[in-house]
Amino acid sequence: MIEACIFDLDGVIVDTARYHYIAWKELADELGIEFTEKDNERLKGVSRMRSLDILLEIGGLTLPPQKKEELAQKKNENYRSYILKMTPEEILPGALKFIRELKNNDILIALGSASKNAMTILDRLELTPWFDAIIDGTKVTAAKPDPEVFLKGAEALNANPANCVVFEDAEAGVEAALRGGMKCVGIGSPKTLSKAHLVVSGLHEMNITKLSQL
Ligand code: G16
Ligand code: MG
Repeated sequence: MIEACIFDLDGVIVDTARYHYIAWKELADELGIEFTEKDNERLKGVSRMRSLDILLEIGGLTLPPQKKEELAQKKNENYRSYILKMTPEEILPGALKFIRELKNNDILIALGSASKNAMTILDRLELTPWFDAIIDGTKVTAAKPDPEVFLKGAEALNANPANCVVFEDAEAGVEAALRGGMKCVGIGSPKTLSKAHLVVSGLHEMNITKLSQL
């Protein structure tokens, strides 16, 4: 029996990766670091500070912690200028339809995201009221593949982790779900997400029948 579904945000419900990319790219240009869309793949699902570390590593730069804080803040302000303009049209295909279907079947819904901006994004997309619990980057100490974010989601919903299904686009997120003893649906390529119980290209491919067969 499935009690709850826990959704990652970036790459599952919305494509914020492109705004992250624009903001990191602007910072990289200022620092004289060559940063490509392929490099951006490495930042998906990773925390802000860890993302900056990866960027600096690409550029071969070492900076003191205070300077890094300053740069991370600058990137975030730039990133927020983009997400503050988001609209519900940017919800990925099929996401809202599937969420509605879950609600109609009395399945609880939580968010499990690494982003500290998750609340702003859900508000902009007008999705906040659909969630029974929201666990984001402001509420966790350990990053994926640690299962903390998903276990806190299950706990907030009072659901047994074994009866929860996580939807994730990042390999580290799939691992986090499995470590938490949950089922996992990978969103993306079966090649990179092979550990997931099921892989689909997007939530438009999901429905309650597929969910109950997991
Ligand atoms: C998202 C993105 C990551 C980003 C992280 C932290 O994770 O995929 O690229 O670095 O959030 O974002 P912020 O700087 O807003 O705190 P998720 O877990 O939603 O895929
Ligand atoms: Mg993601």
